[in-house]
Amino acid sequence: MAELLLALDVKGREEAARVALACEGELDAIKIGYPLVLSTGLGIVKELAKANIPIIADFKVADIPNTNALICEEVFAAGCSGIITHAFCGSDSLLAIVDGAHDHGGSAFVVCEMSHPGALDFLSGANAERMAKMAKESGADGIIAPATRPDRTAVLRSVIGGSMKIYSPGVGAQGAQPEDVKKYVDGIIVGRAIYESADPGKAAHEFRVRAL
Ligand code: O7E
Repeated sequence: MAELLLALDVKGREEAARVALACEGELDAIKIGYPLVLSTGLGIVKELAKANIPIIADFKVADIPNTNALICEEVFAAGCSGIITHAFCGSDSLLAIVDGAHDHGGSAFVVCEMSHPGALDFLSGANAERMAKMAKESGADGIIAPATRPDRTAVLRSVIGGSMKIYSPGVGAQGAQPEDVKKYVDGIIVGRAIYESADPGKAAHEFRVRAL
């Protein structure tokens, strides 16, 4: 049984509010990232969080420890409950995010293997397994692993064990189905297949049921 996370990659307050309202009651969390935050500002977090739903900041942070810590301060002051970081900057940069999240009562999720074809250039295979191991050692709350490659997500699950979460993007527009990965993961991340749907609430409901 996997949760449903909406990747709210729309632009502007009105569109974000329209989709979030339509999906009310169907989601376990909303993931926001650059498209929405660059078009509205971080104030959008407080508006979305009014619906009493966790907001996860997907900034795929990749910087030196000090900058990462400063990013955490802003993300959690804005009202987010989680942050997503890259791991390839190394263990000190990763720890700054994990500590920054935990110091603010939030969670940290680590990208290990990405879902798109180009991930196979760097963000997959042995590199992904090393990053998953590092994520576990850092005390992170979970990792990101691809629904588009369920066999790889299964491998990464075996690296981190059962105590950390896996959230998995790639369902819907990128071709994966909830049934492909739900047994390996704690949540599926769905964007376009919900927010571009003529009826986002109905689409979210269907994904939620299929992820159970
Ligand atoms: O393809 P969509 O429209 O369903 O959107 C997928 C979302 O997941 C989108 O926000 C994209 O940035 C994100 N994502 C991937 O698609 N693949 C990855 O490997 C990683 C992410 C991601 O969200 O990373 C952090 C969770």
